[in-house]
Amino acid sequence: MSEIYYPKKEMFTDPLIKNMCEYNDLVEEFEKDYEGTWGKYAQEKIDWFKPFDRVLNEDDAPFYKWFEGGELNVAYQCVGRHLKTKKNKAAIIFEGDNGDQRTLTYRELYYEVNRTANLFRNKFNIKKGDRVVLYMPMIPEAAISMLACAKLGAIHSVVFGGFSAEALRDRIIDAEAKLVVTADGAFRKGKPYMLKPVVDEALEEGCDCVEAVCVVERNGEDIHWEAGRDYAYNELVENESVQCEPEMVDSEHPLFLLYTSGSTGKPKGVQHSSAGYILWAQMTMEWVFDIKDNDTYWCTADVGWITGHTYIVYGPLAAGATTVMFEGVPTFPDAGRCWKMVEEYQINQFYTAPTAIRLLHKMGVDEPAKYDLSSLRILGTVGEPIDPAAWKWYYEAVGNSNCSIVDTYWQTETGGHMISPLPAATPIKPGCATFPLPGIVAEIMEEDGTPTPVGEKGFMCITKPWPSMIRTIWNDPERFVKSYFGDCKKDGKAVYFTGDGAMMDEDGYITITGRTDDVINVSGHRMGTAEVEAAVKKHDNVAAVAVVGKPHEIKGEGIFAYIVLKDDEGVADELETMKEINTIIKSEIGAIALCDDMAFVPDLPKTRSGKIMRRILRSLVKGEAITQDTSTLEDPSIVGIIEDILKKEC
Ligand code: 6R9
Repeated sequence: MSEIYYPKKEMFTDPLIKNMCEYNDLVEEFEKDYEGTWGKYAQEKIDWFKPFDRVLNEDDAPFYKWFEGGELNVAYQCVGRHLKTKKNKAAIIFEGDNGDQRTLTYRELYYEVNRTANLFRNKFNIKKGDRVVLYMPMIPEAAISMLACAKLGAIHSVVFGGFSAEALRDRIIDAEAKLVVTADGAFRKGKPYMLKPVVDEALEEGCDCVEAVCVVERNGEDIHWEAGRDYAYNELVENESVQCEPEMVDSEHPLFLLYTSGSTGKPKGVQHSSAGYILWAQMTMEWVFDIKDNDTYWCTADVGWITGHTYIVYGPLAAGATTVMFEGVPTFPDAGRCWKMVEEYQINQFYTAPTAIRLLHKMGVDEPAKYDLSSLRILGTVGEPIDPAAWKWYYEAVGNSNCSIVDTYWQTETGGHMISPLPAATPIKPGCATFPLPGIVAEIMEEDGTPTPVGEKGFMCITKPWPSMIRTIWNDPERFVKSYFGDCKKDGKAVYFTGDGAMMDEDGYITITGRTDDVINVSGHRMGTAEVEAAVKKHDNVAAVAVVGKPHEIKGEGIFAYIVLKDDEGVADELETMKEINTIIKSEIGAIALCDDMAFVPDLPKTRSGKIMRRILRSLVKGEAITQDTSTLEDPSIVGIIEDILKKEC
């Protein structure tokens, strides 16, 4: 039995959900009238320009439509509408790696978004529905550009700044982007790093769709300038008007695409809607982070990931909160950087990933004690399961045993939190995402849709559509249906399949046990094995490869590759090959996909039909006993051979 931690009631003043009775009442309200309750929230929370006339349309399931008939503008929902009551409130507080500080009030943010939207519209001819790729560092202009797109009804696709030119090119081409917004570069650990050269390289081939590149100045380093294609943001935006009419869009109009890894093939462009997405971003911000008017909220994610979209930009701003944007890394100049910022800005909600908690724990166990962290009320985690040691340190050393830890389980595809404690209400068991949020019907099932018994591991499914769910995969509706709506059915209808394993205990608490597919969770970031393998195969001397996750002290999971060489000339050759392979991965995907370790093996365990048995490879790398039946393998002896090779390497 794990320990239970009760919320400290004195930490909360008038939270939206005060206790488990209120939670249960809300769940019941949704149960009794699912559509009516969602409709009520949509009416209450969104500033509609035209009211919707239907809550949920399931005719074309799983292509669900929410709030049909409604018209809105997401930038208005996040910025414009707040001018009435909070024009002088800080919307974004920026802290640079180099200590730069900048605060934008809602009024200032409104003007910046408008000028940027005017620039996109007037200079680059961006119209409703056009795609704009953002390849940006963590600076306010990233959020401003996202909102400027929303203002025009243009669809942004943010590509994480750590991705390579190749990865960026693939995304630009798939999205058929007309404009790329980037920066010269930014700062990391006190030194400048570059982004624009990566864009230049990406645009070398196949990107005919791109008409212009808009470059924000951040680090002032020299960059190549392509006349007629590249435009200086800072100079041009000055001349634009601070007034800009928002473009009204339908509820279902795509707000953005965000590419994420799946278990097979290339990354998929997850498409999100306008109304449903922003509604849930705002509601979860209010429920899970208990956002109050005077709070300062900080999420350490990068805007290149969904957490940055929903919980740095859209959620906090829709809720009218003050959101902190941090350009640097948590361990620079030392492992006290975050705690120093918490003290300085009097942060009330701090949201980060278990990998960062483990790193900060390891590098600076006593650092939190050096700062006044008493402003903190809620600590959040996201991205991967959190282990009890990290949880305890976070709770005690950072939260002074006063804060509620919200372990938020969700995905790029879900748009916002699915399973999470409510900070003032839910008694918490460490390492447990606890209960589905009201309105979310999450169930643990077997592959055939039967319920998984309590205490056993099954598949996490969401059995009713919800407003912020993925709408489709850009350019590939078939893959959307195939990836998420498979054999798991309830009442004859395919349910949303998360790809995660989960377990429920006798008290109804849900623990997420990790991916059940070929996706590796590296530092909370999803990497598809197929993508990494495709990169490794580009090496001339690689005959076959299989990539699996291997437990890693800080990253959660690291990437481990089993490699069969065409021609193996010994250890020296292998070491060289390892380096070469990682160089290829870096240029094909980016440094986040580098292999931590590799083993050179004579063959891979395959079934007679040629399918690689990854489960065996996963068990082998963890040093687990092989429980799978190996008699169906083409060559069962290979398992023992690989085992010996791994033992020798250790
Ligand atoms: C938001 C985000 C999604 C995958 C997801 C799961 C893992 C996220 C988690 C968690 C355990 C949590 N995951 N939150 N696992 N506990 N609180 O991370 O989106 O990048 O799409 O990753 O991350 O495996 O399926 P995304």
